[in-house]
Amino acid sequence: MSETIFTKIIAREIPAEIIYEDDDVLAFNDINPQAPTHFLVIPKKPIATINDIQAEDAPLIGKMYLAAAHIAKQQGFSENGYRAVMNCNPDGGQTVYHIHLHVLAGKPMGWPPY
Ligand code: D5M
Repeated sequence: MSETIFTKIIAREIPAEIIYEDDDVLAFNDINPQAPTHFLVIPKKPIATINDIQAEDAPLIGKMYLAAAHIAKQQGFSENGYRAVMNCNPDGGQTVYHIHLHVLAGKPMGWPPY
């Protein structure tokens, strides 16, 4: 898989506001926030899109959600709630081809999201 801006963030080649890290997952604030709180949870393993997730990646995807919920609790918005969403390919609005969970909070979210 080709390198993306997120592999460079993982390698600390470009800066980011990192808010969580463990062996498998990294989370950092989105550079273009769409809500008062907007961060991204990414796997350190580069996976281009949801379509590229393999069966053996299932625990890793679970860890991304666990990290999101952990940070939500830590930052105090678990109870009010939040949106956790992954975009896939152009119609999904994906621009960076390294899967990432958007976590948005701090205001009520609309539905449908378009
Ligand atoms: O979301 C890609 C997201 O990645 C978008 O919300 C901006 C964010 N982004 C892009 N570059 C950076 C850096 N350098 N730091 C933090 N956030 C970044 P998508 O779902 O692919 O459209």
